[in-house]
Amino acid sequence: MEPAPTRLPGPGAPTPHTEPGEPSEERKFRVLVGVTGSVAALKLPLLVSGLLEVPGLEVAVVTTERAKHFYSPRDIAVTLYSDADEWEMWKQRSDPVLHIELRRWADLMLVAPLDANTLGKVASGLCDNLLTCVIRAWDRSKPLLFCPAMNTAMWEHPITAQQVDQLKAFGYIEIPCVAKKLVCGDQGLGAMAEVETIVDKVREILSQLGGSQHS
Ligand code: PCO
Repeated sequence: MEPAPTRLPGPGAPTPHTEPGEPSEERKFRVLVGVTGSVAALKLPLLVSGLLEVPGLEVAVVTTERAKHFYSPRDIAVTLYSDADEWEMWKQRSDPVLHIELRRWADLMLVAPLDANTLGKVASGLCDNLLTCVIRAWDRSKPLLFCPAMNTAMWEHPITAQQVDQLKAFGYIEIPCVAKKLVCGDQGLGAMAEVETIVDKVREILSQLGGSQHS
């Protein structure tokens, strides 16, 4: 595992102090949540608090600009990164590049919800914002989970299955969408999996990887 960058996830946060020879505090398993502009981003506060209830997890969020429409940052108890942070952090050659720092920092990435637009970008390798840059640079030896969420007509378009299959071919894990009455009134597949299902899947992966034994 690569060393932890000292400034992440809270810019300027102090690193825990340990005396030489003293065992360092066991480090937590780091989950980076990516959130995109589907109405299911309404559930971000619930998702973050669900993840924080899992013992041994540390959580940070990367948001797209469109996703910001659906939640209030005041309801998110963890560090939230967006595109402006990438550009504010980098001023000169020696400065950290945020999307690379984040892909190093995270042990697992969870994209929830993954909207139709970002699904298309990720399937074809486009990276025009902080979130898609983290995914484009993702270390595929670490798990990446994605939770599609979109209107039923979009979900049923044949391009969607092709793109989901492409992500699975990269080794990413789909947490399938479910059928319900969507916010736009349509009834059918396309709703993001329940938060409980998503948190359970993270727990399952965590236990497969041997708990929070990350140092
Ligand atoms: C509707 N689009 C959507 C996107 C997916 N919807 C969902 C659920 C939420 C409520 O349970 C919003 C999480 O319906 O994931 O609704 C029209 S374009």
